[in-house]
Amino acid sequence: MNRIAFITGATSGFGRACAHRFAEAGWSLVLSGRREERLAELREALEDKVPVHTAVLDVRDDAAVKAVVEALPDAFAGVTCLVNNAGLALAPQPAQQVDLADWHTMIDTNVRGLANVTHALLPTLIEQGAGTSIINVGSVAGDTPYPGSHVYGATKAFVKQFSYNLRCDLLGTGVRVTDVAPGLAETEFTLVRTGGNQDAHDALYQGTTPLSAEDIAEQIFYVATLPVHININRMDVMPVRQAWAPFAIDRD
Ligand code: NDP
Ligand code: 8X3
Repeated sequence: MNRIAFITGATSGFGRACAHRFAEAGWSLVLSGRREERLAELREALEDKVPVHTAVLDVRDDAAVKAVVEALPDAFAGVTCLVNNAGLALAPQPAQQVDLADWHTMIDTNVRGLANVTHALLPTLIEQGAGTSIINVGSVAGDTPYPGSHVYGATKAFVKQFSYNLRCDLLGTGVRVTDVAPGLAETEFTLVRTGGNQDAHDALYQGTTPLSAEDIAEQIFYVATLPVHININRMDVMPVRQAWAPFAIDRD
């Protein structure tokens, strides 16, 4: 079987680490994201090792997603693993204080964007058959509520349920679906979430041991390379130094 991974959000964090991890194992790569210069850097870093195709892509744009998939060069057209990683959190303040536009951006990216890419690649993945994988990057926020998670956590709950529901429809096709749900991981995620607040980024990861982008890329690679008869439905991964908090109670 060809081994071709289509990775969204490859310009940073988990996506970029996945590009390196899959390249290390000799996979051909389709790398996408909005930042063209970062895609060019990645291509330059990896194309000596493996075939690399890059595409500037905003996953929110369903026509652009379809066009990128339809225009894949022959050597990259038979995608065998989709890593639906592009996503973001915004507006960590309480729900009642945030802009509606930020909610829309999270829904458009994490829900609509993930659906756009999945829909565009499903026929290809089904054609490739047994051993192909859709790996959706969810979050522990998809099933653990916490203050300031509002729409973000809800989009990740969508990722979980969509992954499970896809499994039902794809039964018999050989296509696997996994929701990889990380906890605290140090990437550009918090900078994006806080509108570029470096102090907030530093404070969140200070004095603890978060997951790294490479830790999650290793798990995603593991899921993608399991024997073809195995499907991990959901992988919930936290740092040892993170756990759940007690219920909060409002008192007089
Ligand atoms: P980063 O901010 O480092 O990376 C996010 C990636 O998503 C970037 O490559 C960015 O690329 C891409 N992206 C964002 N919006 C779009 C868009 N509209 N179209 C295409 N690409 C887009 O964060 P992470 O690596 O941490 O995040 C990756 C995924 O992991 C996200 O889905 C996030 O929700 C999830 N996650 C993160 C956790 C964490 O603690 N870090 C924990 C659990 C889940 P570009 O800006 O170039 O488009
Ligand atoms: C990101 C992890 O804990 O900030 O999805 O929600 S968390």
